[in-house]
Amino acid sequence: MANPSIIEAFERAGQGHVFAFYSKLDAAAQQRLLAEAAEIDLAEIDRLNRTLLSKAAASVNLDGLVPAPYEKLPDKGGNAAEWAKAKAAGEAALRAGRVAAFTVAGGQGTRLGYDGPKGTFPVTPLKKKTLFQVFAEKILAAGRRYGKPLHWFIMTSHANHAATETFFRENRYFGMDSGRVHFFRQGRMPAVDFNGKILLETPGSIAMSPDGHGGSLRALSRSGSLDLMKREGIDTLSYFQVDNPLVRCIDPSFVGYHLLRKSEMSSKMIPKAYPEERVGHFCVQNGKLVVVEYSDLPMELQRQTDASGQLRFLAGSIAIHILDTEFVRRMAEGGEGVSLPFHRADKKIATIDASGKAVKPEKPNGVKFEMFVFDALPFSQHPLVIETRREDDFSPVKNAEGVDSPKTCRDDQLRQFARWLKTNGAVVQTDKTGLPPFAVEVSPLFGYDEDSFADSWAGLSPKPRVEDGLYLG
Ligand code: UD2
Repeated sequence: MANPSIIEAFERAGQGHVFAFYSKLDAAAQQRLLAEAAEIDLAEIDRLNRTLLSKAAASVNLDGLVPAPYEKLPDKGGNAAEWAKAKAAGEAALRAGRVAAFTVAGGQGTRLGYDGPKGTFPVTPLKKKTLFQVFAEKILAAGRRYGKPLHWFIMTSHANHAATETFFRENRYFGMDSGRVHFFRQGRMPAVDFNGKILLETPGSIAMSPDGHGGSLRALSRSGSLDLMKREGIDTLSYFQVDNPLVRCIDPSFVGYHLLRKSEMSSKMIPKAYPEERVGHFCVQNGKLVVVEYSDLPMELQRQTDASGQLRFLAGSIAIHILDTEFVRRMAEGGEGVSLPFHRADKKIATIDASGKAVKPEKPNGVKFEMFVFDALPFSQHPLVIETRREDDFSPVKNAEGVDSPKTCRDDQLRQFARWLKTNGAVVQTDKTGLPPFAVEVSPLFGYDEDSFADSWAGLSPKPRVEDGLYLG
């Protein structure tokens, strides 16, 4: 049975072509198309078409942009006593069960060319553990360390939700209590052509894609996750991306800084390695903390240096945040002037022509709309940026080869394991970059950061010889 009100609403909005083939579809396909159409907020699309499709809106406002301040690490000029206080406060929050882990895993992972949810990609040097297993073991180990098992929220997409859930079930949640691992789907947005017309992917389906990691704020609310957190006494979310196995999923100093400063959203920065590095930039504009994406900050500013020769826009965003759950709720509810902006990305979008025949474009033929989570920073009270060491927190797998690839990530894990071993008195042969000539692996269940590793290592007797194939599990 047709739903005339949806079809009429699309016609009124100038999007009636979405139903051009409707009468030729069977009843089930008609229902599927109507259900997809019902996901779309036509007023939102109209607003985006008017604001983002015009040329003027495509450029980013850089007025008054200055580099953002951040809390330096103690050995880089920061205040050691403050860091110690923050760590103690974070540990107390962890012991009180106030913290949960949150992974955004809804991306399409097209650059890596891997078919399947990105979290199922194997990354560790010896055991070939997947990204999801590495995170699960870190979260499990942190829960043991602080005497409070942690909850883990994972945002998936329509495309990878079922496969993600199945993967966890088949792997028995990697030792975590299944009742503490929560999956929810992010929202979707339709793609439009350059005239703002919603694109069909087939005669019976709309070209829909994930609404960006910023969609996580709405999805956390819509899925009931925020209510669950409230019932469990969780008010602090440790946010990280699915592509970065080095991340300290649970970092007491970061949690503590966030809480002591009464911040609603906090972020980690690393000094950019080189001007062209593809990370966002922490900046201040009109008194607000903002992140300007690498694609939006002119190269001339990215290359600018200060009097000491250091990059002026040094603070790189590596997409590690802490969010206050009530802040997430406020952002999700929206209201006057409180909502994440959408960004436009021009893409090649598989679609159909007027006769319903498939079209595979060779150049961008339309626009996808995405929200970015860091755009919540200017809405937050007392936002805070702290410094971290790249080698402790960041080595993403993004590309099949070259920078940020499985190879660079494997090497960075090996350097980390070798560093922890050396710091604790083991003899490890390495090259100038700290890379050992063989493969060893430390399970997160043995050590997931410097402290937990040092404790486990101290308890080992006799100490194993560090040689090819050593696995500390
Ligand atoms: C992101 C940041 C960049 C830097 C870098 C660090 C943006 C726009 N840029 O770049 O500043 O911090 O990461 O690695 O964020 N995701 C979803 N749903 C979506 C889209 C993405 O869950 O609809 C997830 C995705 O699964 C991944 C993460 O968000 O975990 C990053 O996505 P990306 O690969 O698009 O971001 P990237 O590398 O361009």
